[in-house]
Amino acid sequence: MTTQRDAIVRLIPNLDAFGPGDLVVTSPIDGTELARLKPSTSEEIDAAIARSVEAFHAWRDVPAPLRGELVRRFGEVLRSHKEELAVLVTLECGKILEEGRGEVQEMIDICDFAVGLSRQLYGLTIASERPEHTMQENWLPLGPVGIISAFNFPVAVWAWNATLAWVCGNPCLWKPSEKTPLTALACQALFEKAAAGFDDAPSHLSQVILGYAEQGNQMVEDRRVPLISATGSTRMGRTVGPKVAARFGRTLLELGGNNAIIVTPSADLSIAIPSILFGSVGTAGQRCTSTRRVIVHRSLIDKVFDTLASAYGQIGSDKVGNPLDAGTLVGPLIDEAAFEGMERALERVRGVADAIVGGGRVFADRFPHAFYVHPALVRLPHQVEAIHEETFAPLTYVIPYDTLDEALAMHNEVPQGLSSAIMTTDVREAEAFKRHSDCGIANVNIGTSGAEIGGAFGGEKETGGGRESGSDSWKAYMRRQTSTTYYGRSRPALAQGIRFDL
Ligand code: UN1
Repeated sequence: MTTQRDAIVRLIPNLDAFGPGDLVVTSPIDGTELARLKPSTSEEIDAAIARSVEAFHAWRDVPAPLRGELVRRFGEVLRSHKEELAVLVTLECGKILEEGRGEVQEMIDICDFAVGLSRQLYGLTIASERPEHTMQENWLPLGPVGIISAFNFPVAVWAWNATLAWVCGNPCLWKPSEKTPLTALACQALFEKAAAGFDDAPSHLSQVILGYAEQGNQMVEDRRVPLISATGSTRMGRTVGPKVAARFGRTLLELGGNNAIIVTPSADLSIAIPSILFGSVGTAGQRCTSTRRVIVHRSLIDKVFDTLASAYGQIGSDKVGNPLDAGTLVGPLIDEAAFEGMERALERVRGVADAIVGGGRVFADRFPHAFYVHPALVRLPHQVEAIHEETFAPLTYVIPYDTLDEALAMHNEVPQGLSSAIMTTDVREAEAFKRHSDCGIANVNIGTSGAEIGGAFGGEKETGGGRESGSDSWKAYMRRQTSTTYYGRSRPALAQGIRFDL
């Protein structure tokens, strides 16, 4: 407990200022209490939004490359605190330390990306149909960006949003998951360290709002926040999306996934099996990109299932455990509700399954308030409706197919559309898959999880349609302006050749 407290206070020296309150933060590792924080009051949220608007008025006029300089400094601070922040990520959300480090690296990577971007917020020059006219497209800062993030990537997903928002000229307001507020306060403190002494930065470019859906909702309903970027469940998105739309605000939604890997007869199994394992059991199945379904050609299904089953046997016996220990590959689930969700999902397919490997709670005696499970693998004779729902746990279904068309139909049948993959050495199959997968991410001989920050991240259908992180996702954080200038001396011509002689 003391070491945990030390790890927290080292990153959040003013921790006591945020409590005591009834937002109890516990570690999924063993259920110990890490802190008691105060949820933000309605007045505090209102004042934070007002400060954000004020910060916006100063920040939008700072040249973008200078805004990038602040993000560069933040990246440096993250580099020098990488290990401490990774440990806190592990303590608070339970992912293994190696993945905690990976998550902080993802923050550093997006900082680098955003710094380069700060000199590349390019608009267009457009040919005008009229003489002595120029037309251009300008990208301008938008205003305060409200970020709602989930427990499973408690820091990286915020960084994707915040770093891009900052270089685009916007301040941020962050409502982290009520399960992981400490990592948010730690990032806030690290950001303040980066901003200290950077005279061009106004105060309050980054603020944290603590609490639950209710606190997030105040930000969602406030028209002073033109963009709400929300990551989490489809259920959450269904509430947030229409509320923001009703006030004509913008949303960037990154919601549930139900990601599948198709294994074709030409697949190289030495590539396919490790990808399936990392996607299925990595992060204890708690990534929005985790592999939920493996759709295998009937000629290979026995071999694939048996190979996976024996790997699951080994994982279940000695790779589940304390995520701070070096040998552990699978840490705990976030809480009891996640465990119950996994149990319910298993129950739903028990009658129809051909075989079930793993599943069930472990270490319940040692850790009565923590929820460790054996990852579960379920072999089904065909895809069933029950698996259309996302279960945020290490639970993967293996399903046979006969033709690629059938595999693709099964693949696209679910309501979510985030990530997908095919394992094949046949270029025709690979190209057909890329054309027909209805997901925002379609990989070949790479699993569904673990995307790099350079690409646009997000998906279609109930995943919400948003794109964050790389490519031109920055455009979501700016407003587009078309500007036509006439530089002649006589009366300017009207567009479409209209004559209007007075
Ligand atoms: C998430 O689970 O919300 O592609 C984000 C990945 C990570 C991001 C996951 N880079 O798995």
